[in-house]
Amino acid sequence: MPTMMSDSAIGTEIKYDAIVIGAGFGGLYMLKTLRDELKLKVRVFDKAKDVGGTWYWNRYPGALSDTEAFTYCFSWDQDLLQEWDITTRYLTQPQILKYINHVADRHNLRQDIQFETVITAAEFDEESSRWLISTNDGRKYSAKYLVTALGLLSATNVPNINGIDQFKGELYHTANWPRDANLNGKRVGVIGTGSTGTQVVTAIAPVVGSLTVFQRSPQYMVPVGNGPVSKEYVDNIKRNYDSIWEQVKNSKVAFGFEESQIPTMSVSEAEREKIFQNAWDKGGGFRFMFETFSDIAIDEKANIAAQDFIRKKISEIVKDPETARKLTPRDLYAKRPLCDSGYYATFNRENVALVDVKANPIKEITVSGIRTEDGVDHELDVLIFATGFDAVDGNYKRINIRGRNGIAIQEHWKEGPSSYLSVATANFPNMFMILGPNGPFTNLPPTIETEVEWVSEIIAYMEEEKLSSMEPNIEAETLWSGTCREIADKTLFSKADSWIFGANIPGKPHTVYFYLGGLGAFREVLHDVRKDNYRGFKFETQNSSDKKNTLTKQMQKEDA
Ligand code: FAD
Ligand code: NA7
Repeated sequence: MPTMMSDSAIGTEIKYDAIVIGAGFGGLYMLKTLRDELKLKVRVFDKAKDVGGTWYWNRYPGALSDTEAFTYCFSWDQDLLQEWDITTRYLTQPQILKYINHVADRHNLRQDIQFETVITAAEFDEESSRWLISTNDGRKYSAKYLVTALGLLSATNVPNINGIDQFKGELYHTANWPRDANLNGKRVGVIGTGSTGTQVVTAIAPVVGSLTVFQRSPQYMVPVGNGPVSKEYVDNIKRNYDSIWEQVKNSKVAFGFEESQIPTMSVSEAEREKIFQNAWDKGGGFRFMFETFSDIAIDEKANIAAQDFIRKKISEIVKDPETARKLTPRDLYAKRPLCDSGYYATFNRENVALVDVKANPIKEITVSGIRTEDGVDHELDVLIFATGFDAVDGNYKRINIRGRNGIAIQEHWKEGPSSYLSVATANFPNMFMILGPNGPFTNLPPTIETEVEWVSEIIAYMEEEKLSSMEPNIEAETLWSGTCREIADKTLFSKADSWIFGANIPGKPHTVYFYLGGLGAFREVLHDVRKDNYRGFKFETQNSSDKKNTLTKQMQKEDA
């Protein structure tokens, strides 16, 4: 049954023009544009105690962005690009958090953000064309525009393992890491060997007493190649920032390098080895997959060549052949390409053990550790879940979001989340998403900027044209999902089980969650849709007799 808001609901609440949920990269830039450029009255909410989003929450040892520093930042503050000191090739969590805090202070953003407040519900009132927002402290707010910058790797996944509640030691998820965690000398277990698990394992191994890694799937990893950078390196970046951003925003993965145009099998075996070795020496997961050759993510033969190279490296690095065997992946190299700071070599340490939980599953968590199917009790003081996220739509499903006729977002997305161009979804008027479903799979700050700027333009347009609401046609949304599916099916990514396709959460629809066509192509689509008077969207205006007048733009075939 749709829930309609009571007559008294609208009128008693605190009113804003726009409410933004989330104070990470997305929410902060949205606040900046809506408040300072469009002069709207904006309020941002975040359940965190401070700004930062991902980088507020993920304080685990070893947390590092694998996007190079020069492109893991905002491009819109040109003075800051020149002023901010780049000292290392990549950025650790504290470095990124410091940067985000600086941006918030520099642009006086904090004054419009309410921290430690969870948005619990958002309902669209069709009479007033406004969103009524409820928070965990029982307060109500309303706004014409609702912007969800909830994060796509933010809702934690804690698998429901038997006995989890009886563990008497310390239990942490990497994305909810306590500031006072102390692992020194302790017996530590880590479940999960994705990007996060491998970072945390590598970082804590030298300080813990013993470390047991519970691995379900082995990973293809290449070195990250972090380290200090020279003055020449930094000067060169700062001098060329305009062309760097131009290249990044027109590229596929937006990581700040030219993607290769050379097919893997078009060169000799010796040349291939040389190219892979150079990439290995230079470091970077995305560079290894996309800068070496053009077809590793789409052609199986090319993919196998890359797999073979990494497998050979594992056998060279890991001394114990049985551990090396367990660490060696045999499946496609088609998850998010990872990089590390010595992960494989960590298993040469005396205090580190590997348990293959695919061959020998976790039976239960006991009072004092983990019992595996073979009957062994792994005694632990600390158990770390590096088990990732309910990616993309996880935070949406945790809020009671209701659109037209009271339809719940969970209902609209029951076969998997969808959107029109990642930023909007049918039946949820005036709700704009930053990094919503089916957006580009890239280095994210440039994609966040693209979406924030586009949403900002839509809102400016609505204000100028005095539109009361705007939302996509369902046909446009269906077409966009089809486009995303079609592109994904041409890649090997769709053949590997990972969070990119919802495969990491039991029961989650295994469908398409990203646009794998690249940021450049995505920006072109956005540009064309805007030029075409927001093709695919429908609008409502308020006429003089205060009756709604619906203008439905003829949806034209999306040719992207
Ligand atoms: P987030 O930073 O996730 O912020 C969302 C905010 O919304 C959070 O603070 C959350 O508390 C808040 N929120 C959610 N629901 C509610 C609610 N109901 N009420 C109130 N507040 C709410 N991306 C890259 O491009 N390169 C990388 O190298 C990279 N490394 C990563 C490493 C890790 C460990 C993780 C977890 C992610 C990484 N990412 C990386 C992805 C990263 O999430 C994005 O780059 C970027 O930080 C996302 O910013 P955002 O503002 O969209 O969302
Ligand atoms: P990921 O990449 O989803 O990795 C999660 C890991 O946890 C992965 O190794 C999983 O194994 C493992 N996992 C999940 N559930 C279980 C259970 N029940 N038992 C054992 N192991 C489990 O998350 P990350 O946080 O590492 O990275 C996500 C992104 O955030 C990353 O790409 C960066 O962009 C930042 P599986 O592989 O599913 O077999």
